[in-house]
Amino acid sequence: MRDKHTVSAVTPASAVAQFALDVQYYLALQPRQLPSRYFYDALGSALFEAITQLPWYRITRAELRLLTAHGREILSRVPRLSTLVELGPGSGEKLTALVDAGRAGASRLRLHLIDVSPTALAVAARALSALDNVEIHLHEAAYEVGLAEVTARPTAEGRRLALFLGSNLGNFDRPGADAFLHGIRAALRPGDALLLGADLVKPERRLLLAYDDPLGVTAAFNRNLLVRINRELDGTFDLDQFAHRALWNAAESRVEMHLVSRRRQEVRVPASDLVFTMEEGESIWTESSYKYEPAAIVRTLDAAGFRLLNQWVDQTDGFALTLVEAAWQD
Ligand code: AVI
Repeated sequence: MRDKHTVSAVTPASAVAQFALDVQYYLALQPRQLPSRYFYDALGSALFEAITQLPWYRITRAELRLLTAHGREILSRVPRLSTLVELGPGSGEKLTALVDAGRAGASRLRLHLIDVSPTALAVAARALSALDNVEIHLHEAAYEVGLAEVTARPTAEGRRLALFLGSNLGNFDRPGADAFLHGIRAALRPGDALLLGADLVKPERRLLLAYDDPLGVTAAFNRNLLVRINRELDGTFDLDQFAHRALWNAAESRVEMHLVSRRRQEVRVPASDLVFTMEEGESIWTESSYKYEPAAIVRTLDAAGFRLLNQWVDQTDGFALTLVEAAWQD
């Protein structure tokens, strides 16, 4: 755990080695893939923040509206709340909005932020330091590891509320989402709570505009993955020769992002020991964003050992916040 707000711009050697191994494995799959977690280097994180400002990407604004409008009720539904734990705090704006809108009285709150990116943690901590009467703790770790650090603290009295917002659950496939929610449940005590933000199924036209915006910011976000491979792994991807493509896979209820080869071309990634040919029209699948129905969110959480406390739906933009309690085991 780190309590200092330091920023590092360089990817550590061990992380580059893992990146090289993942690129080797995923690019060799059929269809070729790259894991979406690698979008978030410094430039990718800045591009994602820009996406959240786009008129066509409504997730962030819809969630902020719900947190502001219902923050008081959300926090009051968790009696003796002492600790908020956000998995992937982004800019810190959402947690700030929730605490601002939701806190009644002057009780001190512990805020734990968990993220693998020290840059993201530093940005969020700076935003949250404007709040009164909070203790901020930073965990530069994978979500599961950071959560285990928080729950292992012997001093933690009162109840905890874990936050997994921004529809980040949508970037897991279904078994991955189920396993992740089971993991959160296992780390919490009965009576602790989880607030989950998830984007909802909506008309295809609106979904595609959110993931293929007219300004081309999402295309840049997607192609930056190739920029990163070129820079960190000495790759030879020719950026102009890859088109950004977003599609709605209705059967799987997910938006997929791809990078489609504009012609037959050879690609080399020396650090991953890869040389391969991409055919014209062949794609690299870079991300899935699963979209949910409100009732399915509740069922998924129930199966992971949580009981519904309340759900708030933004009908305008199709987004849901679901508050659940870790169930007592029977
Ligand atoms: C971070 N995640 C929830 C975003 C999403 O909507 O799936 C990432 C993103 N991809 C394209 N635009 C935004």
